[in-house]
Amino acid sequence: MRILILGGDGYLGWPTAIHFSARGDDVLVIDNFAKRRWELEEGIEPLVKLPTLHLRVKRWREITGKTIRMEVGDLQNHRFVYGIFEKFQPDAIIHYGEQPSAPYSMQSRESAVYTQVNNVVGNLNVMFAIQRHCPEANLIKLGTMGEYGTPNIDIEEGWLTVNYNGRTDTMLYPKKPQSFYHLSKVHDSPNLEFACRVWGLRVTDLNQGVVYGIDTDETLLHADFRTSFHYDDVFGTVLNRFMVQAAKGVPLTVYGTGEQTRGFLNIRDTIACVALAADNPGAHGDFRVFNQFTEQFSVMQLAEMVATAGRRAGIDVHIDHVENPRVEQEKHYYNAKHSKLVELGLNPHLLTEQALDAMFAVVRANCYHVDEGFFMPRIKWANRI
Ligand code: USQ
Repeated sequence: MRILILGGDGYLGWPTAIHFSARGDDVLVIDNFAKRRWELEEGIEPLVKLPTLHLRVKRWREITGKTIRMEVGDLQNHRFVYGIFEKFQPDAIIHYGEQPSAPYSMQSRESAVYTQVNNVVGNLNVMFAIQRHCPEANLIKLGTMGEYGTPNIDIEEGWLTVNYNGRTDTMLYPKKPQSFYHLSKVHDSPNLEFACRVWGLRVTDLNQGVVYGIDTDETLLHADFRTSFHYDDVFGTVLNRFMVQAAKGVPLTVYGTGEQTRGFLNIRDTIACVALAADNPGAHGDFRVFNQFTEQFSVMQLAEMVATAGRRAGIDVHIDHVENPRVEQEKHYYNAKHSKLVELGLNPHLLTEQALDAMFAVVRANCYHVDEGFFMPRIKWANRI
């Protein structure tokens, strides 16, 4: 297949690109390196310094003999987007090309507006480019479980059947998101549903949970293929942060009581889910929504698992309850359906002791340049920005 990966320089985009290339697909990655600019703005770096995308693509060719094509450009520029879609004629588009951090979006008016304009406009340009240049293509769009928030009813996969005043209809599931970032993905979803309903596009919205992990089969092939792993308070996701904190022997930063429950998945399963969505496209006009996570944990459960893994490795890990910088429910009902990807054949990598120990060993071996100043949360939801 011709696979177009939007955001191919990122934490998930790069491992996805080398996975599809390794299995023989023709891969083109697009990136505008905005993530590297946001890192510079915030003064943060990933755990391990990343080679440029140019170098990674070159090394990939040298080592595997396979070519990944790359183009540099911004999804907000519709002429750039149209040109790519017209020329490459993708069979599938995997859209990771959005600002992915909730704290980043909550630090100022500028960052909130930027996040929503960047994400919503980029996604609209992708929809218009498909309609105009490759309406047969299968769009796989990364959404987030955070779109739903923590409602006091079961979370369905995208759609809810409602009985009201004696009548019944199936509607997009109501959303109550956690940040301006999560809201940007909420705005994308009805835009995409509209494009399916009115133009007959075919889209799969992957409402992904919190991703953890550092390695995939392909990133392990060479040191230059590792991905962008963050432990800071802006781009680091909770388990990745806890792992680095434990490796440094610093108390784990549980926000509030830690009873907040979320869906989680291993980065290897992100790649597997995206591949399943690419290999099994939906019908034209069909807006499919898959909840993409494999296990539910509370933050406190994760902290305890990491502390125990640290102790197995000989480090005495403590857990701190720091004041919650976010406005979020800590004690809440959470039961999110997630069977559609399993029905397509997903075989999850679960968070076993063995998986925790393997990840901890890699993090520990690479934590010499960690800046402990980025462990405590600095961006507060309730601040007047
Ligand atoms: N948390 C802590 N301590 C920390 C960091 C986080 O207790 O040091 C808590 C947060 O308060 C929150 C939970 O852990 O309740 C998850 O936070 P997170 O930073 O790991 O994840 P989040 O901000 O929700 O965003 C991440 C990704 C985002 C993706 C989302 C999936 O950055 O791109 O959309 O996970 S989900 O959370 O399911 O919406």
